[in-house]
Amino acid sequence: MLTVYGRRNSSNCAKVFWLLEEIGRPFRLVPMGRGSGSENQEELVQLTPFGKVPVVRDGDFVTWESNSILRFLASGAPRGPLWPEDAVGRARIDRWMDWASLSLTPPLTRLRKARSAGAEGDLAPVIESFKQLDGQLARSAYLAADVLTLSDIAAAPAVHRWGLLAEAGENALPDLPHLDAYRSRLLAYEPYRRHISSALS
Ligand SMILES: N[C@@H](CCC(=O)N[C@@H](CS)C(=O)NCC(=O)O)C(=O)O
Repeated sequence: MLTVYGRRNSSNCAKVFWLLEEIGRPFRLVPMGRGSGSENQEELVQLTPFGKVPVVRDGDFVTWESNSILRFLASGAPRGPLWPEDAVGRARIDRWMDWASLSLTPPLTRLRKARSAGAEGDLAPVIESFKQLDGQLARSAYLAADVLTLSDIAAAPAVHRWGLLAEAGENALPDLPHLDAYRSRLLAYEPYRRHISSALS
């Protein structure tokens, strides 16, 4: 059986948990990572060069990097819109997965870290990247298409955390109606609620 090393309150692990539920793949969770109850970082470093979660083991194969794990697991599942067979279909999704990791999430992560250290943090680049997201969501109901794909799962923790900012009454957030509608659409997915919105602060 597939083994996932990680923790439920990690954004990068949460994406993997959502996908596994979406494709109906059973797995065993080995608690690992900060605050998971298992502080055995040495065991983690034997599995991955960077000592970060998530890590998965499928038979003899061990791999890491959450988006790469998403692609690996989806490639082993029956074909569907989530991760289609053809190169063009995959590239349409993959570019948004990269964008979510490289452009959408980092300004938000920097803001969250600054605030947890008591600083104000820089909200402007967060707003900039979420405006770009809103622009894309004016074109399609989900990030890469009119159906749920791997890119929505990859972006979900950041989308949820934008919602937390908005709900906390953050000043100066622009009105992003397409993003609001998208968040409501995601909230209709039980696996999103279970693994993302209820699990991540
Ligand atoms: N780029 C990596 C980042 C992995 C990462 O930073 N994981 C965090 C949790 S979200 C972590 O391992 N933090 C330290 C810990 O939990 O011990 C990925 O997407 O998998």
